[in-house]
Order: sequence, then structure tokens, then C-alpha cells
Amino acid sequence: METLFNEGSNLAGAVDRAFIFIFAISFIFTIGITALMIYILIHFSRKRNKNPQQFSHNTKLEVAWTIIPLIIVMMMFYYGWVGFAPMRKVPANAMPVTVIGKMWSWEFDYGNGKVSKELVVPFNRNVKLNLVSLDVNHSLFIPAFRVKEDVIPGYNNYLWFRPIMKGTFDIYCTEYCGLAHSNMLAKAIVVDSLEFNKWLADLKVADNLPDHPGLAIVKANACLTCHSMDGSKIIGPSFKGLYGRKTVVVAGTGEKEIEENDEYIKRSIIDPNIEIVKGFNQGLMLSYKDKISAEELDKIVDYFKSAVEKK
Ligand code: HEC
Ligand SMILES: [Cu+2]
Repeated sequence: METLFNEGSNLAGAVDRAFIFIFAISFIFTIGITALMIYILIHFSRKRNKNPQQFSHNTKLEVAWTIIPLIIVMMMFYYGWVGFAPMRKVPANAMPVTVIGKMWSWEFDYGNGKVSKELVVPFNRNVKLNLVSLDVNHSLFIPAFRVKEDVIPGYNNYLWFRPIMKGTFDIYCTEYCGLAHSNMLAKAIVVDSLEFNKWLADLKVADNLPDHPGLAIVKANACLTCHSMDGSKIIGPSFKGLYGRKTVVVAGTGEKEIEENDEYIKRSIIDPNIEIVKGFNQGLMLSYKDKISAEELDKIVDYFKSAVEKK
């Protein structure tokens, strides 16, 4: 069982030392200041000191309360720095993986069309994650590795680590990125080099072959984070019984009823914000113009058609 206290990467120890140091100082000061306050309250109370006295400077005391905190914060800085500096120096031999964050899932691209929903990495090898966002700001956080970096559209952020513990670890998005932000989870799985090589060789573009090529495209594009297959409403309308059904859409200022035919479905994927299904929000579904080709669109429509015919 993996716990919160696992130091899963080479970077974890230094982060923990900085944390524990700052925590211990805070703890000592909280107790110390409270105790001093209580002491002063009692010792200098009016009951015990009938005649008020006037105090002025005390050079020794002032130097002490300047120098000691300065030393303490410089030590905090030191511990922070020795933990942080190596995080930004990626070893030249690090294995690159591109992390793609989008509302609301992670993908891990190993190159050559090998894309996984899980971050599988070889034990004790340096790994560099190139962080790419397709839409809004996200943040990749792997607590057990003590690494966390923002994933910002248009900005090539990165992080690296060397996993020093085998097992399965949680990955979170820690930047609120919209409705289903809390579902933006994944796993980091650390395995032997040999096991990793085999896993990567076996990794297919579409993991588990679905029954229809159109469905494969739908799954690969994470459409199902927003559209259900079972009739329930998530972020967008359900795909159940989609093809041929009548729907009221809002276009511009007017409403109209349309039938969901080939043209409409394709338009909904390429230009999702021209006609908005009544009762749903504009701007949530982004255009797939650059991500889905015309042939793929045909396959998706074909899938919707076949799904209705089966019933
Ligand atoms: C971020 C959430 C989200 C994702 C991801 C998403 N959609 Fe949508 N989709 C919506 C919302 C919201 C609507 C309703 C508003 C509108 O009509 O644009 C919608 C509407 C649609 C419609 C029209 C449905 C109807 O009943 O008229 C179709 C078809 C559609 N999406 C297909 C897709 C496909 C295919 C994908 C993947 C390539 C996809 N969507 C990905 C949110 C999403
Ligand atoms: Cu996110």
C-alpha cells in the first residue's frame, strides 16, 4: 500500500526536509510565542506593577531579534533552494514523455503514436515530462514524487524525476479547471525496465479495441468525459439515441428544432458553438477542427448511426 509518506522519487527527500524544517520552526515558535505571551500577561500585570515604567531601546535585544530570524529564514531558503534547484536541471539522458492536459483528463504520449491514459515509467530511470495543455490552465501533481508544475496553454513547462520506488501512485490536477476538475485523475506506475519496455512495445494507439472504429475515435478524443452513452446528462447531451433524434438548438438569437443528421453532427463537432443544444452551455465543447479529419468524422457519424440501428 502506498502512503502519503512514500518518498517515491529522487527529489522527494529534499522537499520533505524543507517541509519538516519549516514545520518544526513554526511549531517551536507557536509554542514559544504563546508561552511568552502568557508569561508577560501574568508577570507584567497591573496587580504586580502598581507604578508603570517607561522603556526605551535595548540594543542587544533588537540585534538578537533581527539576526536570529534572519538566520532562520536563510536556513529555510537554503533547504528550499537545495530541493528546488535540481528540479529545474533536467539530466541529459532523461526519457521524454509528453503530458497532455485537457478538460478533464490526462494523456501520456510516448512518441510514435503511443499514447496512454496512465503514466508508466521505468524504475530508477530519469524521466522528463513535457507539459502541454490543450485548453485551460491545469497543474500536474504527483504527491509521492513531490513534483508539481502548472500546465499552461502556449507555454512549454516541464518537470523531471527519477522514480526510486516501484508501485502505483496518484496523479492529480491541482489547478481548478472547470466542472469536472476533480475527475482529472490518473496513475503513475513504476515498473522494472524490462517490464516497461514490454509495456511500451505492446501499447497500441487505441488501447482496448472497441466494436466500432468510430467509437475508437470518440474514446481517443475523450468525448466521453462530457457525453454519456447511457442517457444521463454529464456536461453535454448524452450520445444515447443521438442519430436521427429531434433536438431544439439555440443559434444566434433564435431557437429551432433540428434533426440530428450527418451534417448537423459534423457541424456540432467542428463548430460546436454555432448551434447550442437547448439547456446546455456554450463554450464548453471546443472545436475539433484540427484534431479530427474528415474521414474520422464520417466514422464517428457512422458509429452514431449504427448505435441507433442496433436498438
Ligand atoms: C468539454 C466537454 C465536451 C467534450 C470533451 C465534447 N463535447 Fe460535445 N458537447 C458538449 C456540450 C456542452 C454540448 C452542448 C452544447 C452544444 O451544442 O455545443 C455538446 C454537444 C455535442 C453534440 C450535439 C449533441 C446534440 O444532442 O445535438 C455532438 C454531436 C457532440 N457534442 C459530439 C462530440 C464529440 C464527437 C466529441 C469528441 C470528439 C465531443 N462532443 C466532445 C461538451 C463536450
Ligand atoms: Cu485540470
